[in-house]
Amino acid sequence: MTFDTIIRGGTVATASDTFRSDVGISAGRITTLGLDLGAARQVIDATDRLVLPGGIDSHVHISQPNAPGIVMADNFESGTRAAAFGGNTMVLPFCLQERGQSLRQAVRDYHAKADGNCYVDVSFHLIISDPTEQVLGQDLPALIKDGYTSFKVFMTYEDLALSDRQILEVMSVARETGALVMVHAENFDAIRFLTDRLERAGKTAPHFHGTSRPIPVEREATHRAIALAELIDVPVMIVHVSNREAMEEIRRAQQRGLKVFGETCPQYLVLTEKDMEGLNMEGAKYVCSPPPRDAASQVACWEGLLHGVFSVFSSDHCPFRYDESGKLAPRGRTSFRWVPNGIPGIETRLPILFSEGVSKGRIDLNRFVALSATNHAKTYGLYPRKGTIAVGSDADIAIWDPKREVTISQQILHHGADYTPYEGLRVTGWPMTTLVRGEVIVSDGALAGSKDHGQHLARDISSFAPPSRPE
Ligand code: DUC
Ligand code: ZN
Ligand code: ZN
Repeated sequence: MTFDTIIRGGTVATASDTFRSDVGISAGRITTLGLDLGAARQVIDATDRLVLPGGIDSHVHISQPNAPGIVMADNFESGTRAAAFGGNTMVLPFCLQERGQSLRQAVRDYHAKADGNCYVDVSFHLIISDPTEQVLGQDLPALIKDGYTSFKVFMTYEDLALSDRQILEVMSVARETGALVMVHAENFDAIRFLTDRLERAGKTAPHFHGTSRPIPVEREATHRAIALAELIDVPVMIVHVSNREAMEEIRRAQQRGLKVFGETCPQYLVLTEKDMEGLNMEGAKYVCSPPPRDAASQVACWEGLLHGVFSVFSSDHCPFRYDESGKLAPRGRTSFRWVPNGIPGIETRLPILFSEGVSKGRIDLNRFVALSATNHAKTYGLYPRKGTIAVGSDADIAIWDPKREVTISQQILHHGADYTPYEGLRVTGWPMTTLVRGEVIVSDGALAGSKDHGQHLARDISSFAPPSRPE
């Protein structure tokens, strides 16, 4: 038998095992694992390298509409290219329904932007901002059936926040259909109150963004989201958790047997509120929500990753340029209130987790794989097609040099933002080669793939969070 590709001489790791094996690939799938596999049209030498499931980043924002005059820094071409350079083979961007917009139209708009423009595979989560009768009764159930099996709701932001009643209504749709609900948990009224008070006191610099959404704001909303999900008996994913108190809410719910899942992100491991204190508007580069906290919160997030409270580690890539189109938009200069929330991180997520986690001995390689790929696939209905190295799975593979030392800087990255919040961070371990369904997209650090290779995938319902039996 002649393979299309053999990856030879590397160490393969999955979420459970680490072993020496070559990987035989044909027609985009892994067809054989073992040694002495024979001939192939292409052999990739992986001596001294790790052969890992390609990363799945299940929380990214690409080409998402924002306030007038503000443009997201990545479109699907640049965002998925940066993802591939960061060792990812699939991303799950959000498809935002704007208020007043038909949900189906939002999906059509996103496909128009994404289709034919992706280096890696993609699958959209929906964002429900306007749960009309049409959405709840028709469009959302139909889209879930079509494979858009997860959606996010916001408990804050002027144009996005749902009331508790609305959240219960969309959760009921998830209960009926098996979709997974993702929640942005921050208390909107508390943030508005604190923001107004800070502005009245003239405290408008970027670092007051952190003061305007302190830990209790996140903890309370996390508790409430879990309570609402418990009322409906539906699984829920609390996204971008930043601190111990919110993490403890999730842990308590898990210990009570509720299907509550948690996600954290690089910014909560390596940034703090101090980063928002830069001179002039420099702090705006780090403004995201929830905001980075303090060293104790970083320790808590590591504990959550180590003990499984957080099952997924995502970037929350939400890139804006540090110029008038983004972080320095004219209104943003008047108060932190108007600075767009979000930071780039699609390319640096995995090197940061690998270096700070595996290289520094905080987590083992198998947990790294679980947190970076396998659990994302299981959570969002892609497993076992995606997220592992196994016979029959898509040949979505990242080949890492675990000893390579890199200083993260804007110069070496491929995203559309003009800065990285991780400038100067030294990491050990870097993804060198990325294959998506057997095609080499990045080869030893150079672009080798094309932007029409990535496909949009319909997803099953979550295998981590199967729906409860109907009553
Ligand atoms: N929530 C996100 O998920 N991403 C960026 C900004 C936000 O508030
Ligand atoms: Zn959010
Ligand atoms: Zn996000």
